[in-house]
Amino acid sequence: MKTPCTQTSNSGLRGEYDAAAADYTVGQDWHAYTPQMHARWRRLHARQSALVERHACRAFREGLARLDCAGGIPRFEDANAVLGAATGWRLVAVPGFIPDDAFFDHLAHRRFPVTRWLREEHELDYLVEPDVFHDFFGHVPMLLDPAIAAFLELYGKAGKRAMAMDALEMLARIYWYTIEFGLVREEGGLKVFGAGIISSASETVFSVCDPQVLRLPFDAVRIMRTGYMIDAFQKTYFVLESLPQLIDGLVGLDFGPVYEKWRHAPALPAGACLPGEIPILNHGAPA
Ligand code: HBI
Ligand code: FE
Repeated sequence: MKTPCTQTSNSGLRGEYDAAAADYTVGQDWHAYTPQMHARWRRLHARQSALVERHACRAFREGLARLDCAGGIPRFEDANAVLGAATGWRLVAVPGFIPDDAFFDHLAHRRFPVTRWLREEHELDYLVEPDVFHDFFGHVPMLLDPAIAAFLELYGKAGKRAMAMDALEMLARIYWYTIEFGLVREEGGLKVFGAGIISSASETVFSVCDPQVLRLPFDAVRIMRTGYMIDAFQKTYFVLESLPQLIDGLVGLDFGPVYEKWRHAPALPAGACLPGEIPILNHGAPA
């Protein structure tokens, strides 16, 4: 899991799992970030903020403003003061991707794992693994929204059963198509709330502006049946009518029978529109 790295500071090391506690947390070690890393953060922040103003949903824009993190890689402790008062969430630092059971356990207890290292200069737009820019800039503003805060706790709690029923892939697709790549209808247009979109400049514009890509109304079961790609723009985006719909659409749903019915079926290909489905049209919103 470790990649060779020439940097000597802990915060520059990707995937430093040896030093992690049993729950995979580490210290953020904020003082180990170099001036170059803070400068890179400022550039990433400035570039994405301009797009956020135009394309992100209101909760994201307001959350980002409250986090006040334009000046450099933020201290997780500072964010925790804001989060604790708003929704009771708390950030914990991790070395990178962590095992599913540990990830679910953190979420079930309103602890959000945030990767501590920052991407390198040559991967500014998108990387397949989470770094501190994706995790903090992309996810933390939404943790200030009550519906997202409640949903993520529910998702964490749902993890155990999904793993026991050999249906983790199905549950993970819900996270993918909402928390990572979700769109929401707002102010008469399509807005981004997914962290995977919002931490990428090119996908932010693509997801809301491309006139061709398939956009479907949010449907939890449909999402659980739909495959996804981790290394290219999505071929399907699912659109919420409002953020609370995420909770309303899931609390009444008994996942057990849904897992039973579909877990061994082949995934629907990303980008496929089924008979009877009505795509959400986007008449070329200006970039
Ligand atoms: N670990 N740090 C980190 N971030 C994630 O988004 C993450 C993870 N471990 C597991 C995981 N996601 C997903 O596979 C689960 O949501 C299923
Ligand atoms: Fe993420």
